[in-house]
Amino acid sequence: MELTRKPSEIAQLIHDAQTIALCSHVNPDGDTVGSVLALKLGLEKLGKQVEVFCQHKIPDTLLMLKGVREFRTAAEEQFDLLICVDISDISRMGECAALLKQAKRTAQIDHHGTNPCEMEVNSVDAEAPATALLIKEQLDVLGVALDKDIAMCLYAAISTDTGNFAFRSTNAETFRVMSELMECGLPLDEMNRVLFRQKQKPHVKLLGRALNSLQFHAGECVTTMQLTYQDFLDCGALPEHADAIVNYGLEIPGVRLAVLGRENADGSIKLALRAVAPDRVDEIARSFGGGGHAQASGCTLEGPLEAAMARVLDAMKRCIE
Ligand SMILES: [Mn+2]
Repeated sequence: MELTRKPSEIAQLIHDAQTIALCSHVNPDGDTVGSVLALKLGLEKLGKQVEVFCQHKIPDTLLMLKGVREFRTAAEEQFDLLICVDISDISRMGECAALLKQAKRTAQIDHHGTNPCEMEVNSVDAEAPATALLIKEQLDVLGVALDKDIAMCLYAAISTDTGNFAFRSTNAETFRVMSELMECGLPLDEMNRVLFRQKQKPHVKLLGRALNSLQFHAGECVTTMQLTYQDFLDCGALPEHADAIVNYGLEIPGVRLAVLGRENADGSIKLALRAVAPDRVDEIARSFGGGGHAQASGCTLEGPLEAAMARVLDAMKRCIE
């Protein structure tokens, strides 16, 4: 298995193809969607007939990108070439994996180090902070000039996959490409507002409820927040609107562990756990039948809410002793 960029081999496949399918991964994010659309717009400039695929709905924050409404979940037709984009392995294609049988040739462009490189041509570089940077290089090799629409797609991809240029993976190449995007007239302020600052009303209302419930424990090293099912009803909120609220409890200086408990419609309690490294919460989550990453995990307990919170707080206190 070889992890390396192969833009000229991919360019050759593209030149030999007329109909091209591009595929994004399931639960699409900014990188997979922005990368697919930037490549689509570029290939159309070369006169190719391009179709884009993704099993799931595209997030609302990306609806400003050109071509975003053209995503399909399946195809009847055959393609000369399929290019998978930002897809770490075939399972991440979801139901779109059917495309593998509908394409004469297959290729992929990706930046996940765990990629098993199962396509005919694999242009994979785990050092790239976003797949979009590989797409930018691919467009250069194809001789496609950037324009504002392509720049917007690349920016949405790069900014989201680098945590808005904050992750360790962000490198000099990232900013060299950003400077080219700016020269294309990238509407930076407007896109930044939609991608990173705009919040849905139910989320903000729910955040208010959660912050009101914030409590400190264990010498202010642990925080808890909780939301009842009634809070969700009052705020017109869905479970997804509670995503990331737990981080408010963690971002206070001195806090090592944080938990947000929320009551589901069936009375069970979903817990989101967070830790600042080197502390970890995955073992706590696992002890309650859940799982996740060392510093971000989750689990579901039986209600009522107060009892579940008491159980998890007990485990968190023991963890930092
Ligand atoms: Mn990515």
